[in-house]
Amino acid sequence: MNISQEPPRLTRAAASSGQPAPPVRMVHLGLGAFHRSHQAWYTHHAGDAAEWGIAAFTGRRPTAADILAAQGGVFTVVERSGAGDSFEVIGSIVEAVDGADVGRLAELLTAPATAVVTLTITEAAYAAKGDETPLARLVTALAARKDADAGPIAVVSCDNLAENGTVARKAVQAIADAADPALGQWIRANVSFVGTSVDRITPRTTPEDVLEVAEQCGYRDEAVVVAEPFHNWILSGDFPGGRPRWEDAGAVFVDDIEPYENRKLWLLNGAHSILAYSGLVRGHATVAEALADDVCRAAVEAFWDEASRHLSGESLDVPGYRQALLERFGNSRIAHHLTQIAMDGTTKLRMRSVPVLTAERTQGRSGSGAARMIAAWIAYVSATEECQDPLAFDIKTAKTHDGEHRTAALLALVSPGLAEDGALVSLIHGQQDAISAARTHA
Ligand code: CS2
Repeated sequence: MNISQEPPRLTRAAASSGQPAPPVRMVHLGLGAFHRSHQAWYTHHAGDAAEWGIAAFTGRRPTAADILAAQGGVFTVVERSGAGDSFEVIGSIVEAVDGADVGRLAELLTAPATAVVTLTITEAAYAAKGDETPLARLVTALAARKDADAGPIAVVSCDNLAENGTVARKAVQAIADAADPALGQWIRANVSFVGTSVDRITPRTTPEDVLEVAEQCGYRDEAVVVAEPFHNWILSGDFPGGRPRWEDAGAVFVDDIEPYENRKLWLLNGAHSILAYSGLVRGHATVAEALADDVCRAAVEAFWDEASRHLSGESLDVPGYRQALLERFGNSRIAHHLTQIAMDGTTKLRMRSVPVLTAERTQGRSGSGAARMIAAWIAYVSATEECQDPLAFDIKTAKTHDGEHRTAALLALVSPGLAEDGALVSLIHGQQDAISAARTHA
């Protein structure tokens, strides 16, 4: 191979044609592909982008920080539609840091100019205990901000959790109150917790994507991220220290976020979980493949019918939203792997199935559509040796039971209350058999 033909590495200098990098005014915890395709993309597209740089910290591994730092924080978003790909270099991330570097995090939070902290730390991390969790690190840095008297700040949860702003506030508050009541008091008075609904399908980047960018753009970018054209961000809450003009990029600010959160968590994420578990059990690999299977598709539609009963308000346009989802999921140029969605099932099902299931049963209906999501998860964990889940150990233990006892034990990991409903356990048990049996005959 002729070395001279290797394209040069993407750098900020090459990408920005002499424009200075924006100053850090935002900090992000959880530097992954979704942060890059969503919050970093929105910040890049804000009218005042030149004033808002992001310092992004990784979660468990520092790799993403090393790779991004080597190219000055810039990276390419490949927008992948059914018709083709388009490429754009995003410049909002100006610093990429190993999440373990709490010293740097604290230093950034002691700067009065730092006004916003965004989070994509995964659903499961809000309940995680210990000194090295992302929220424990954040509390350490907020203590430094208090001591520096650096003023109020907004914390913006961008994880797929119901009432994510409230969940973040309670978790942060509990850690702070336990560490130092004066810090807890300061957080109550100075930290605004903003709730959001975030949406952009972002499959894992492949080596082929990196090669495609090299060919099409003429540079080597090790931090390429692929995303669908669709993007959505709904936010509710105060930004006492200011924020980027995300509305210029389409973000919407509302007073009551709950209906929007539920629409996204149930219709999109809920359908994803059904497709992931029933799809994997039935031998499919991607969302588009699973959706093309009538059994999986029917399960999605049945769940949507149930969930829709508990989504009100014309502005939600549920029929239009469902139609758009079918098109988004059907985009076969996006290889969104079901295994990526399948992880952390116990946490996700609590948000995606349980509220609809509970609402349906409270109103005297069976909730069989929502129940089938759980049945599909049980069929999946039963067929899988090791699954990634905060309750992986308990799943293994529950799987030592047989028959309906096993179903009840697994259901109890998602919802102890629902597991006491014998009729529901029987319903889910029968559904699970049906999903597995359908696979044999498919
Ligand atoms: C998915 C989400 O992995 C999952 O659980 O349901 O990551 C989904 O792709 C995003 O929320 C889309 O915005």
